[in-house]
Amino acid sequence: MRDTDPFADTDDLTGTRVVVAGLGLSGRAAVAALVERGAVVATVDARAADADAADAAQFVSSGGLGRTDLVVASPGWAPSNPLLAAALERGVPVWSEVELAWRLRAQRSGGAGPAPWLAVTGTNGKTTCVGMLESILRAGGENALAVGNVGVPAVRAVGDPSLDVVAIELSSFQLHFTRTMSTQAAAVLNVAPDHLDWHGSFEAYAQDKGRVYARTQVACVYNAADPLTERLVRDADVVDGALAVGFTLGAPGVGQIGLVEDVLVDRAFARARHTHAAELGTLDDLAHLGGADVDDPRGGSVPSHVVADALAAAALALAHGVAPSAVRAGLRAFAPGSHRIQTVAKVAGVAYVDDSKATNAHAAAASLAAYAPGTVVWVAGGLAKGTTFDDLVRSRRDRLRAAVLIGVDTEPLRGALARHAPEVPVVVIDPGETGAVMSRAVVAAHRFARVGDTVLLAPACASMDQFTSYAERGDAFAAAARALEVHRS
Ligand code: UMA
Repeated sequence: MRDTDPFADTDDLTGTRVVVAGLGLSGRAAVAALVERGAVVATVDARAADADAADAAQFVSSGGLGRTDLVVASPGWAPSNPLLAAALERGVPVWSEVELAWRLRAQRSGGAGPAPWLAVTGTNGKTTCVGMLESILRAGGENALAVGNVGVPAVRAVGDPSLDVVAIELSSFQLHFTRTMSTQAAAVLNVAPDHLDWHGSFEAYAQDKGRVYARTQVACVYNAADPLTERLVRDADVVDGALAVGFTLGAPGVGQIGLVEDVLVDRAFARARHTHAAELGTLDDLAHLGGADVDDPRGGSVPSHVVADALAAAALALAHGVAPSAVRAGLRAFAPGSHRIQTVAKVAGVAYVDDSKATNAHAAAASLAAYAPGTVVWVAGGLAKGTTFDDLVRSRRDRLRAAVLIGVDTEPLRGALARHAPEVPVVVIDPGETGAVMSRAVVAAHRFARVGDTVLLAPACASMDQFTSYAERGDAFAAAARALEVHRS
């Protein structure tokens, strides 16, 4: 290892020896940024053919870590991985790609320093929230970019000196190895059990979410309906003077942003907040997010979690200093991504809705809640990630007409349905049918559905056991539903 601090000058990393763990999106972006600055990089990836090594344990045992100054870990690498565990034991710093990005931020012109960061984490809603935030910032005249877990590696974006502000979505994985980030404002939208296999426990997962608040400069945004998020703010060591700002679906108190009837209002940043609530927009500004089309069986109302995401995005943007009028304009302009409560087909009076992005129990519960009792044929299952589904099934069984289970391990969901919803018919698709799993699931679901019902793909699980991503899973669902349409016409 080098004798002097190898990171004192991150513009010049000549000779610094770095191991990049993982050659996916973040790893490849990290390699490019490091090599550009003169670092000597070795890569380890179990699957990528162009990695220098494939087996992490063997890499360590053959001395691969010997003269390493730094390890940059991809989000998918759990701390228990032999390479990361060995590095930590030997005192070699392990950074997330986000920590690397924070250290490599470009200076803006005119001596303005690096662009500030506004960060969003939470179990659910963070991609929607960060997209809304980007849209509001742009409506406020800022050159803003949404990066991070949303799909653009932070380290790739931060080299752009023309950016005014960075809107960053952070997963718990990315936060785990992030140590010096100091955002202008940060939000934890909600915390529900997820990724327990990676973190080891719910408390460890929540602690990693809470890291987003450390060193926050202007505002820590929390969910007034989720006391854990407020506790994480209280526990955080922030910059003196940083505010705690709550968002609520009810009427906000001073220091909060919320809803008065159908009006989104600010009582946290407005000068007259002690006596007045300042209007930011209305639910009409979110009407285009209420469902995919005018035939939406839920009547086109805006789901409450979408309103919550909008309030959090507004709080972050106001903390950055955009004009309140930008909130309305930005929310109106925001277009959601695919696979989030998207109606993909209508067949014989039955709507097929793709919410493949619902990759955990909390998201699936929010999705199911949007429908009338007894009207949903639920397509669910996949990688359970150590979570259980008892609460989900107990709280949403009234919505179900039937359930169709996919995935390699159907037992956790099947067991929860048997315990809490024994009256709901369940079909299990043979896991051996990988290629045709979704078309079989859709055909099975269609047999149960009646006119006015919804066949809802809200899996409550990750997709990687049978698909490459939640997007591929959603596309397969849409294709199968449309094939049904063609077949019947
Ligand atoms: N790998 C190993 N050994 C391991 C684990 C992974 O060799 O033990 C290798 C894989 O072969 C692969 C690479 O490491 O080549 C994978 O890296 P990765 O899984 O960390 O994924 P990236 O391609 O770098 O993408 C990551 C995020 N992925 C995860 O967190 C799993 C992307 O979020 C993110 O968009 C991207 O960085 C850019 O920031 C995806 C995601 O699923 C959407 N996120 C989770 C979620 O939203 O629930 C957290």
